[in-house]
This record gives sequence, C-alpha cells and structure tokens, in this order.
Amino acid sequence: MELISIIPDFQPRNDPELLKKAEALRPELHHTEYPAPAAYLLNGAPLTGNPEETELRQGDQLLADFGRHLVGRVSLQLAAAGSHQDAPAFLQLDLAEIPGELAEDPESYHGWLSPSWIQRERLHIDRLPAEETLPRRYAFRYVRLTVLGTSPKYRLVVKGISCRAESAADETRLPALPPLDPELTAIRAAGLRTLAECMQEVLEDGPKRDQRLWLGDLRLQALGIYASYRQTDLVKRCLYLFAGTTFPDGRMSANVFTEPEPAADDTYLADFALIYPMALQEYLSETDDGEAAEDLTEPALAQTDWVLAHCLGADGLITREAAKDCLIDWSDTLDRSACLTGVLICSLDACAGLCTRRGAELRAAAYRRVAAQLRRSALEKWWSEQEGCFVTGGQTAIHTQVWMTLADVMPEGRAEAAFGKALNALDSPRMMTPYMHHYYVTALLRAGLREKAEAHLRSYWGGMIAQGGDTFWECWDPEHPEASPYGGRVVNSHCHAWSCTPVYLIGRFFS
Ligand code: RAM
Repeated sequence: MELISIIPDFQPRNDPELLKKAEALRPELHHTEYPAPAAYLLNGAPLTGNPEETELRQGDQLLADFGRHLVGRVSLQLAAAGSHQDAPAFLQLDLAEIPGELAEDPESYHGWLSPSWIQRERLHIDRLPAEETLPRRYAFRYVRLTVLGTSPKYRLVVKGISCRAESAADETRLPALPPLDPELTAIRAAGLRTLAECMQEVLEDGPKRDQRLWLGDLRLQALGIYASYRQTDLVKRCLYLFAGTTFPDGRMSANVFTEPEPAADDTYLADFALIYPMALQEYLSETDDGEAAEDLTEPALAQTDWVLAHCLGADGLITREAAKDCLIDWSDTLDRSACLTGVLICSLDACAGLCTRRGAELRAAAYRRVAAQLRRSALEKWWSEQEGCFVTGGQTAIHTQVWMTLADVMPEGRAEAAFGKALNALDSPRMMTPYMHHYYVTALLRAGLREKAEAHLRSYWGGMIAQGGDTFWECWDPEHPEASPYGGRVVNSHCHAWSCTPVYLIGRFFS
C-alpha cells in the first residue's frame, strides 16, 4: 500500500489565531552531551587500548556503539598521523538505530519512500586536525565510520565521536513510577525512551523519519505523555496545529509540516481525522483546559460530520470505496470498511462527550443516536454467527474484530473466540505495526481479557527488546522480521512514537 497523495494546487486553509497559539506553545529543547562511547570495533575486531591511538588507513572501518538510542548532532574529533596531509580525508558515516540497519545495502533500496531518509553522510576533510559536526540531526545508537580515502603519506586518527542529544522531554517532570518485574521494567523503559526521543518541537512520529506530526501517532503519544512526563502543553500545541491548518473544506490532514511555516499535507486519512475528537476528549479529561475546549471542539466535530456526510453508503455504513482513504494498519490486502466504521463509532462517542462537556446535550444525543444506529447496522451486516466473528469482503481479519470490539459492536462474550479465529486464519491479513497491536491490547482489555492483554504486551513489545531494541519500532511482525511497508527495511524507523504505548498501558492497567 503506497501512501502518496498529491493534490495539484493544494492550498491549506490556515487559521492564524490557532496557529499563533500553537507557536506560543513551542517547547524548549533540552540538550545533553554524550561523549565518545565505551565500545569501538575496528573492521569487526574489538579495539585494544585507546581508540585515539588507532591510526586508520583507506578502507578501514570503525564502529561506535553509544550504548543507547540518541537523537542529536554528531561531532567527530579528528587528527592526522604520519607525514603531511597531502590530500583530503574522505569519510563515510552510516548511522543506525539497530545493528540490522548497518547490514542493509542502501544502494539496493528501491522502495516507494524517498531513499534520502537513509542515514548516510559522506564528507571531505581538507585540514586536520579538525572538529566536524554532521549537518543533520540523526536518530541512532551506532555510528560506522568508513575511511574512503586518505593517502599513503598519512593516517586518520579518530580522537572521539560525540553527540549533542536533543529532546523536549523534561526528565525532571517524570514522576516516580511504581516498581515492576524486570520484564515490564525493561518494556516501560524502552517505551519511555521511545516517547522522549519523539518529543521534539512537535510530537514527531519518528526522529529518523518522517520527523513529522502525524495525527494517528499523536493520540498514542499523548496517552504516553499523560502517564509519564505530563507535558500537556506539547500535546496542546499539536492539537492546535492540526486545527490551525487544514484542507480547504476543514478536513484535517493526516500530518502537518511545521517548517518553514505550518502547512497541512495534502494527505487525508479518514481514520486519523476521526481520531482527533478522541484525542481532544482525552486531552480535556486530563487538563480541563477551557481555552482548548472553546477553540477546538468545533474543528473536532467537523471531522466526524464530514465522514458522516461523505463516506456512508445506502446501508448507512462506510463504503469500501471510502475505506480506501484510511490506514488502520499497513496492509495491502486488508478490507478496511468495518474497521473504519468502528473508528467512526468511537469518534461519534467522543463527539457526544465533547458536546456534553460544552453543555450541548441535544447535539450530544444526536451523535449518540447515529452511533447506536451504526452499531445495529454493522452487527447486522458483518457479524457471521456461522464463523463466530465479523467477516468483511470474505476476510476474518483481526483488525476488524478489534475495531468492532472497541466500538462495542462485538456481541457479549464472543470476543475471545472471534480473536482466536481471526489470528489463526492463515489467509487473514496480519497485524504489522505496534500501532495496530496497541488497539489489539486495548480491545482485549475492553473484552475483559486482562491476562491475555498483559501476555500480549509482554511478548510483542518484549520481542523487540529481545531483538536488541532499546526503543520500539514502527513496524514489527515477529514472524516476518524483515517486513517493511516501504519496500526496504533500511528506511524503517526504529524509534517510533506510535509504539511507545506500553508507557500508557502499563501505567494505566498493568502496575
Ligand atoms: C508513516 C509514518 C507515520 C504514520 C503514517 C501513516 O509515514 O510512519 O508514523 O502515521 O505512515
């Protein structure tokens, strides 16, 4: 499934007042210096002694492991040894979040997402000694330096590789968290690190890629923030950005560019737009922020109203055509109509809640009536008594069972068997992202299957740690570890905001 939307002459509709408020909430970034890491490898062999004393020749490679995931600016402290430096030093730096990324060959990536995200720099150093700072911010734990060129007259000495890390996460805001067993402690720590690394001037989806504010990601990051750093102003800034720059008809974009000026992307995902009322309602429950309720309630309701007006068929349910404009999960084959109907029902409930908060009871009741009607129609159309689960387009997809459960359409007491059936059906689409697995865990909880929910959290997110992750990845299917939505794992993000939700799930349900 390629997600490329280009609308000719697209002009976002901007609301200067809302954007001004978003700008006023721009966070301060905190910087931390990380000096030369403890571990270096040279051409596959551990370095003995001081890395400073190692003189590199053309073709040599040095691998630095910073010991943890970092987001920041990398500097190299370099010198020359031998005779005079008679030619530039020519270096290649490959930066990787996990070791597997270094094994990939960037040249053989031909996926649909730009290869320019691959974290590789090449630089010439004309004069040594020198301190060189790489021009871009990187997300990484490992740095591999390859000497592409020196000359017979001199060798390169790497005196150090350091990083000035940056994040908007304020560690002093992190409350004391309850003690947990070692497995959950490790999962929570990786979740917290994932979240903190994605907290930049906006809530980024991933600091490696796309470094951008995405709406579906925002909701899950915000839940993580409420259970940890509590920097609700950063959530507020992001909510204002989505409301402040939209499609000309008021629909919220799936993501917002913030540089050089805020601008809605010309990409619409109905499930993401429908999530906005949920994200706003959760923000207001956390903060009771009257200003945000006043400014953002109408833009939120407009998202759900738009889908009601444009995406329903004669049976009153989301059409298959309309369901093409949504994500739910990365999958080429998933029939998304029931999933999107489930998201719509949840969104209607959130809209009702937002109206009640503003004292608009009649409007709230209208949203509840539509939701009730959708529940009846969805059950009638998609529940198969014979299969014991929901069936759409011939599929018994787990995604469908999940969203039907979250939307309270799943018949009482049937969820466990329906989930089992869907997960065991060999021809059903598989869940590919921690984003979808988050909703699976919450559906298990909603169905009262707490132990299963906890076991799944431990095995799925714990699985990434077992594979060497100290942050959580945008995409992870334990049975297909090489999977990438983009046609090459080298552009996958291994610190992705929508994967941080164990922070919320553990904080709220398992501690
Ligand atoms: C990718 C990003 C982002 C996600 C979108 C739909 O480009 O990973 O996080 O929200 O897809």
